Amino acid sequence: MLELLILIAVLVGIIAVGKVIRVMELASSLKGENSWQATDRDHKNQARLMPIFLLAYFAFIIWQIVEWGGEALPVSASEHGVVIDQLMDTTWIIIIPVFIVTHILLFYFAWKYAYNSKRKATYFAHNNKLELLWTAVPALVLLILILYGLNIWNNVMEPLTAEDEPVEIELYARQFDWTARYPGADKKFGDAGVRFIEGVNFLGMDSTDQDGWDDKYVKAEFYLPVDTPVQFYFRAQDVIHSAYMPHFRAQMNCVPGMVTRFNFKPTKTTAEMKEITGKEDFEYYLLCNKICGAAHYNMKMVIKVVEQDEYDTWLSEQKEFLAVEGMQEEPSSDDPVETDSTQTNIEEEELSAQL
Ligand SMILES: [Cu+2]
Repeated sequence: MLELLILIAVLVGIIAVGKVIRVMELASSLKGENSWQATDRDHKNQARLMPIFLLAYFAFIIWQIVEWGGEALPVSASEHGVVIDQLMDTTWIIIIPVFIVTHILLFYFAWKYAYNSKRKATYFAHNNKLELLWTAVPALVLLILILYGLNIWNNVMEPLTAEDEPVEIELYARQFDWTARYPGADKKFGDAGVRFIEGVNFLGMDSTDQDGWDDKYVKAEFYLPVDTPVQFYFRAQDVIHSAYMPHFRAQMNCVPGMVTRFNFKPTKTTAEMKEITGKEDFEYYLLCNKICGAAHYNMKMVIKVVEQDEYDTWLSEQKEFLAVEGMQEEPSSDDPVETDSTQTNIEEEELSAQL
């Protein structure tokens, strides 16, 4: 009922404004004026508004920085993130002065050269020097930024080697949650693929692959040791997701049918970050950064960065795949392990063929 009243009020308002405008038009036509023709006074009034718009616009931007600036990400919690932040800062340093100067000029010209019936505009068709200047300068600046950025990208994406002794973690995405898998004591992940998904085995672990028996998987939160390189492998079950760990300046797509990778070294524990940010409830998060469906917004996992010994204790407390799946005995020699591993190979071949 209230909505209907509001609708009627809005309609009546529109009709009233229309009528007032009509009355003004009739009044000016009685006076012999053309109400559609902007007068010198109109142009002058419009011009006077330009500096006001400019100031209001800059005031709005400053207000946003003051109001929301505190919501920006804290210092980077990963090694490579510091370099990414430097790239970001450099970009800001270049574009902020350009932004300020161009906007002042934009409104200044609109004010200074507002239409005046007593002034004739200069006919100015083309100037090669100017064209060259305003094409070459931005192109050069962009080229420098792009080369600088590509160089950083190459360093950040550099794969880890065995000498780095990384902690390996697989992040598995599906609508709408994350699972983190650790390779267990043998440091080898068991085979997994979409064809093995059945019942509680939502990760698609190949239960005949012994490498996977001691794998550990966790939901809701996972741990990382501080100051140790972490090699991430990403898989997705259904649609494209994106693993986003903003505090570590890390993001990688999770694509069904392939394994993507990213590595970084966390440099600050969760406890240290609580102190730096002054927020008692601070947590690192893994988020999904692809709009992957209705509950996409809820797809997250807490990341705990802790000292090595705390990490070791936590990991030792997590259950192994065998224990979780209730497969307590090893398959006997009669079991068709051979056949199944062939099947895995076929799947791997199919996957690599797709790539
Ligand atoms: Cu998602």
